[in-house]
Amino acid sequence: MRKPIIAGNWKMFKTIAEADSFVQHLPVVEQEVDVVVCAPFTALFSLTEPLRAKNIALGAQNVHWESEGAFTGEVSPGMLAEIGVKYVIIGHSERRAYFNETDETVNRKVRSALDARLMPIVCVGENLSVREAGQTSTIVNGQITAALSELSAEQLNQIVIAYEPIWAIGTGQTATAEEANEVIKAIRGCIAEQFGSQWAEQVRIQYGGSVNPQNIQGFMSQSDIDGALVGGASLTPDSFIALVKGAA
Ligand code: G2H
Repeated sequence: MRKPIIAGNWKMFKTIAEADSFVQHLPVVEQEVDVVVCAPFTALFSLTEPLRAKNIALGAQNVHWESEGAFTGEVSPGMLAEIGVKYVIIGHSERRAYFNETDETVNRKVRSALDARLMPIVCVGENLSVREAGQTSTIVNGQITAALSELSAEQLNQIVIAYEPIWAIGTGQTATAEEANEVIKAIRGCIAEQFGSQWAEQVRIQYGGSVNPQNIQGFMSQSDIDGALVGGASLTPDSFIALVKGAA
């Protein structure tokens, strides 16, 4: 039985004061859903204790693959772990599109995050032309194979996958729950081929892309969707609370 997981991806929103105010408005989260807030780097440290008190895990939105070095502007996995970060989003489509992240850098980040005992939320997804050409699973499964390269089967328990069709991100357009479930099933099949089905069955796979309190239950009712990675609708406490309730 896979435990549902809702992660808010705040992207480049919220000052420290805004982040603190958000958390003050949240109730203590029940045990049946894992809840994560992925905040900007600047707000992470101040959120560690307030989120812990609400039974919510702290997440970052990016990480470098080296443990230290002359990499101006970058933050290492150990630095995140030191301040209480538990999850880190890796390979979000915005990072792939605007910051030149590739399948190779995604894999390096995944492996070094795991070494630091962070849990990667690994993002994959196709653009509209791939979808229209009927190539979704080919492309997405290629991203999965690359991202999980050189991992052991045991490490799959420390990973969350987020399937986010690029054409559905921030557009208000979502894949239907059935469409998303089909792709996510194919991702699970791809993981089963590489690691065995007993391991693939344990991996939690989220859907992401314009998820909101109105549509969350439709996604959660599908056989293979274990939660959501949510951008816009995670930015207000009421909406975020409704998403968590919808996933329970
Ligand atoms: C996809 C998602 C969060 P939104 O980027 O990862 O954002 O829910 O705003 O589409």
